[in-house]
Amino acid sequence: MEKPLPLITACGDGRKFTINEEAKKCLLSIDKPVSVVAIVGKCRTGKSYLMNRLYGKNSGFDLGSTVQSKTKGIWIWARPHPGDSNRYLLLMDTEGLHSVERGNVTYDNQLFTLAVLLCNCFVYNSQGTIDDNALRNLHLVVELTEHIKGQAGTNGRIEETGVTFNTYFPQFIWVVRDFALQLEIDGRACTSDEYLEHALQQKTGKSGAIFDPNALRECIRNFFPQRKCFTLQKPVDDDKLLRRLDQAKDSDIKPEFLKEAQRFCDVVLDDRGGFKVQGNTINGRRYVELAETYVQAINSGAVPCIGTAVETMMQVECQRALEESVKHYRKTMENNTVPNMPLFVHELSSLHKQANEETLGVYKGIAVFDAEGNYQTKLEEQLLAIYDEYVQNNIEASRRKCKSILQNAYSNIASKIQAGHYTGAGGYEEYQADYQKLKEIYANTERKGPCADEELECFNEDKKSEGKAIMAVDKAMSQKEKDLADAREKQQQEALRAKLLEQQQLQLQQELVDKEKSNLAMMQKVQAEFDKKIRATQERHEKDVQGKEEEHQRLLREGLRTQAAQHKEKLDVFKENQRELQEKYQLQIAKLGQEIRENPPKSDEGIVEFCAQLLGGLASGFLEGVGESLMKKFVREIVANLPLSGKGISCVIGKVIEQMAPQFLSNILQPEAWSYDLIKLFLGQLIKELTLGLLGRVGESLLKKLFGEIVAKIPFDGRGISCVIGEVIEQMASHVVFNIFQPGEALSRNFIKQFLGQLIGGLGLGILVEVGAYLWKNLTREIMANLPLSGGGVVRATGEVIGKIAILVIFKKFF
Ligand SMILES: Nc1nc2c(ncn2[C@@H]2O[C@H](COP(=O)(O)OP(=O)(O)O)[C@@H](O)[C@H]2O)c(=O)[nH]1
Ligand SMILES: [Mg+2]
Repeated sequence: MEKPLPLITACGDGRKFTINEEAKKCLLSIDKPVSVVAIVGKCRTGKSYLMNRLYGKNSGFDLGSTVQSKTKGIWIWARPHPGDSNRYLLLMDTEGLHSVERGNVTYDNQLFTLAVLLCNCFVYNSQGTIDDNALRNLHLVVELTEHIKGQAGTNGRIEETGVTFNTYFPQFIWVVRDFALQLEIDGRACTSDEYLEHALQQKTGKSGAIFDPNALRECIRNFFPQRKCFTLQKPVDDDKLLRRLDQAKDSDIKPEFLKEAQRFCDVVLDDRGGFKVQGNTINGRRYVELAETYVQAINSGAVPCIGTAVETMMQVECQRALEESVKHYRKTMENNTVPNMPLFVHELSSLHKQANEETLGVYKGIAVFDAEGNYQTKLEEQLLAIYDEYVQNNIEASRRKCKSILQNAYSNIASKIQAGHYTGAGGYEEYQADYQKLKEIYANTERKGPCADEELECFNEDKKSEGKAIMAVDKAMSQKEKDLADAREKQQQEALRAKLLEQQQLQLQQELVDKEKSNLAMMQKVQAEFDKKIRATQERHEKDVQGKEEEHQRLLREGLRTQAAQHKEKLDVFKENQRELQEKYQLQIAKLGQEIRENPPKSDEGIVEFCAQLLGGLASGFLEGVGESLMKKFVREIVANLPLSGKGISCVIGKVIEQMAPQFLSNILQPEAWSYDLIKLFLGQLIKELTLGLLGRVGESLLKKLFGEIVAKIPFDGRGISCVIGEVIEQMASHVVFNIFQPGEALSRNFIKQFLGQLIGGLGLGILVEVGAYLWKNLTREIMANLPLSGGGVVRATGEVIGKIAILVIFKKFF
């Protein structure tokens, strides 16, 4: 900045402040840490002149040679720090404060507050000596408590003493101008700092009604634990020159003044840390963010809260760091992957890993305020989501490439078919030889990406009938030879399919590894879910007790003594039971918490979230009788086997529930007492916790079916129930599919996509996030590969995949 600029000015009737755009623009461009010195004091006491000296200049801030104040509002002058080239020095000159008696007190207060909040070195400038009068003019310090809050939510402002603030507050320097006395206390020479300390000690004696100097002394000491004092003589004796000091040469000025002024400059410039918030340096941009938050608070009539302003600034900074890091990741991935697509899964994964690590490094370098790592977690989530885009793009690229290789290689066969080439005897053999050549060309073409085998399989499938037709007309072949050829082809196809399945499994594993997340964040999630459920249970119990107690009171009021006594007896038993149950839960939860802490889940948020939900459900009373041992088993199995795929989790749940079910039945429900109500209760709980999420849309009819099946077949063991549920869901799934599509209808890609999204949302995501993703992948692969499909085609593909994966995986496999 060549010259000082107004930073904060009053507008309108002087009640609102604005930040000046030009100054803001200058500050925004400063990305080095800043030191900020603010000066405050009465009008025409040489403040501007002293500030200019900090830059070693005579002019800069305008000096007022008339009584009228030259400086309005708060001015700022930013230049490279004279003592440290890695920093900027921001000088803040304020409009002169008015005396206590005159002037707009609120306006003064607000300027004073802004100055204190926006600097790391606060200079108070006064003339003469430090006496009660000088102190009186610093009365605004007392009012700081009225004008600033330390922490949001502290409503009793009076309770916040200076001690709360002083971590945020600047160093305090008192400069006494035109000091004409000897520096001494009780006749003994002293330093200017001792002089200040002496003046700030409690004095016995008068204490005015409006002004209590002792209270002010205490305030200053509390607010500003770091204090210094400088006493400056009159710079020149000549009054005319005094008025035109900006034109005076140093040789005109008294050496005593120059010496002390130099000492002042040295101390102020040697502030090492500069302006810091929570131990972090503040650059021009962050400074503007803070200033804006404070000005906004003051304008809205609110008491500016330092905690909130700092928090706001930190969040803005974290968000910025997050966005920059995301940009960095995108750019890196764009450069490293797109030109070389299709890539193999492991190549893409390692490029992601590299870019991910690099990006986190970048983030850590710029996100200095993300102490709790919240934004880092967000960043990691976003990076994974973007990575997923690249995975999808890569798959598309691979598909395109494979398809075109196959089409090109096939053109030879196509033209031969066109020419009726394979129709004679031995035609099938020749066709096979040509097809084999096609396969070789395909195999020898490199870098086909992740869809190579899948595309080949599809292609083979597509040409199956063609081969069969050629074989059928080949008179040279015996039936036996034909059967053999058929079997051979089937075998090949099976082998390819097996390989494909294995690859998919590998890919899934790779994705799980890619998704590895920080333990801490997941632990917190699990814990939070526990806490929420436990609180809800407690509240429910308390409400129950309260209702029963009210009933007891009512009976008493109505004079029904016997009933009241009976009711009371029941109530006591109920309370005792509740208490015991709660204790038991609390104990379980504590143990569980410890178990998980000792064996923290290692990967995949979806799994952990699901566990947390299920465990939370269990903890809050689901399957009360077997809750404890079920939870233990569950946690042990899952934690021990992490990282698990969605499928793995399904298996674990299935196993545990299967084992627990008989125990559940014998513990809770006597088999002979399997009344409709009890089954309903059990199913109700089970379905509520486990199933309704799975099929939200068909929930009602599903329940009906379930009841029908189960009631018809009572008594069941737990396993039987599981089977029934699985079966019914399977029926419902195909029912949904068939209801939606009319076979034969041609469907757009978007429509199919939308349908699949909904279906998966309803079917998979509610219960097992991971199975959902797995299911989704297979479905989309199957359907997209065959596009455009008719409604009937979609039904077939969906039905097949759901049959194969969802139902199988979720239910049949483990029950
Ligand atoms: N008596 C006295 N006058 C000074 C001193 N420093 C500057 N001045 C003069 O006082 C007038 C006001 O100075 P200025 O720095 O604008 O005061 P401000 O209003 O507090 O910023 C100018 O004419 C200066 O030349 C000082 O230490 N003592
Ligand atoms: Mg001035």
